[in-house]
Amino acid sequence: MKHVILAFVLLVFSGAMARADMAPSVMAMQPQIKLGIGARPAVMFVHLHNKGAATRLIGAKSDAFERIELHTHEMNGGMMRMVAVTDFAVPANGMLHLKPGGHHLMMFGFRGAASQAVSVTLSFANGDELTVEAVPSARAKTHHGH
Ligand SMILES: [Cu+2]
Repeated sequence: MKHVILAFVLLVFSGAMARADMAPSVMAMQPQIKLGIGARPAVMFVHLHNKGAATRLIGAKSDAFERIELHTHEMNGGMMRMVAVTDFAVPANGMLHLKPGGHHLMMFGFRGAASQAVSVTLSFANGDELTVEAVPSARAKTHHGH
């Protein structure tokens, strides 16, 4: 009987290890979604903490938005402008900051309800997916370029 119990404990333990290996290595902190004024797109900021190998953020989707683009800011003739990019680098054991004036997610076609949490699923080049929840809030200031 002792052997049976030990085998069971080992099975449960190895199962837990396998699940831990499959968990995304990226953690999201302080997610914020700010809705645009009128028909303007919403914007999402979040700090991503990567505890694993370097990867890239390659996309985002949400049932609450028609489409989500990855945007960054660049100087163009002395003007700060937004440009869409295909991915953002996520450094190994480091952070990717999506923040005002820098990299961000631009979210078009909001179809959720204000003040109700929405889920946004981030996709990474290594196959990981990370779902982040945030309650959209009204935009405090205008966003350059829109
Ligand atoms: Cu933008």
